[in-house]
Amino acid sequence: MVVAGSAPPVPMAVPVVAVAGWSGAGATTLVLGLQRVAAATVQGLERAAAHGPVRGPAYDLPGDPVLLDAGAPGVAAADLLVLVVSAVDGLDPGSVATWRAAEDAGLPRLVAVTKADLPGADLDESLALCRRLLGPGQGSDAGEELQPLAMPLHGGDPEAPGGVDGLLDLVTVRVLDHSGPPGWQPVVTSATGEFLDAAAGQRDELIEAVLTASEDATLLDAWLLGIEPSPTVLGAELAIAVAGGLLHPVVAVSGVTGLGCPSLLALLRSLPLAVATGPVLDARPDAPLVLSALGDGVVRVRSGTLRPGVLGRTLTDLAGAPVGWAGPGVVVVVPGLDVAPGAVLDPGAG
Ligand SMILES: Nc1nc2c(ncn2[C@@H]2O[C@H](COP(=O)(O)OP(=O)(O)O)[C@@H](O)[C@H]2O)c(=O)[nH]1
Ligand SMILES: [Mg+2]
Repeated sequence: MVVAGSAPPVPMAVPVVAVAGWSGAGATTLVLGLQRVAAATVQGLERAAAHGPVRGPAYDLPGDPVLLDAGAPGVAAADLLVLVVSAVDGLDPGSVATWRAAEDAGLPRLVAVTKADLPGADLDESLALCRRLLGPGQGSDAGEELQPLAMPLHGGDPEAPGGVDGLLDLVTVRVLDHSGPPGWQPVVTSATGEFLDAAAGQRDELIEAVLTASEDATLLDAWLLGIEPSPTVLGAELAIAVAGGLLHPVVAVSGVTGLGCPSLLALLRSLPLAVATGPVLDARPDAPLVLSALGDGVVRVRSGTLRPGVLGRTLTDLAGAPVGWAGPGVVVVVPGLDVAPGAVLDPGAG
């Protein structure tokens, strides 16, 4: 609660997720879809009512990572990359370069295959393409670490042609049915025998990949003896593997129908991302000030402390509320700051 006359609040560093890919692949639509799912909570609605819609390249809701819709330049300021790949258009060299830049920067990464709702979507082909072009270099192991988290369903049938309107979640073993009228929350049921059989091979592959990445070797030993991890254990180990950059999920989504959006948001919320590493250059508050510009006045502090007036202007949070100061990892708005996205500012140096 803000008390009249008290000092403006100081925002905490929160994880920043860059959603980027080929222009037209659906990054903006996906960010809005994720924001829509997040806003469908009491907290999210209160926030939206208090401040109105947020504009700009960055979106946040309390308790969620900040979503950055800032294209390739956003990657340098983020803690995680969601590479957007269209299920009907394939992969372009720019997207591969964005993926490799994030890899070089040590960022955890995942692929969102967008437009999965369109009849032309071929998710098997999209996955194969991602494994070929985004996998870990040459050799027989290439692509093993890109893992789908769900089996796509068409009209409730994994074999039928047409756009995807449901997912069988391989971690929770639940069917998420998005075939109803534009449903942002799917109808959720437990997977039945027939579906389980169809998904068994993919599920085994995912479990093996997750447990191979796990630091707890007893889990893999148990699995090899035929003892399955519970969905809770599997989900927790998956989150650790993704945040550690050992496994890259490939998730089918549609920012238009909401397909996959609740699952992706839940995954992003579960990740133990290390905010103070990666794009944060120096976590000490007295380090020289360095900022990454993200466009529309949005900046992320990468080291040092940004105070109002340093850039000759006020500071606000993404919803427009005044901010006292911002430390490493924090995303804030410097209203009116006209600097190209991707630029690194070091006002502390001079
Ligand atoms: N059917 C469908 N259309 C989509 C989806 N995502 C994006 N589009 C459409 O593709 C076009 C480009 O989307 P946009 O989000 O602006 O792409 P961006 O350039 O990557 O931000 C728009 O016409 C969107 O409506 C999707 O998941 N399903
Ligand atoms: Mg866009």
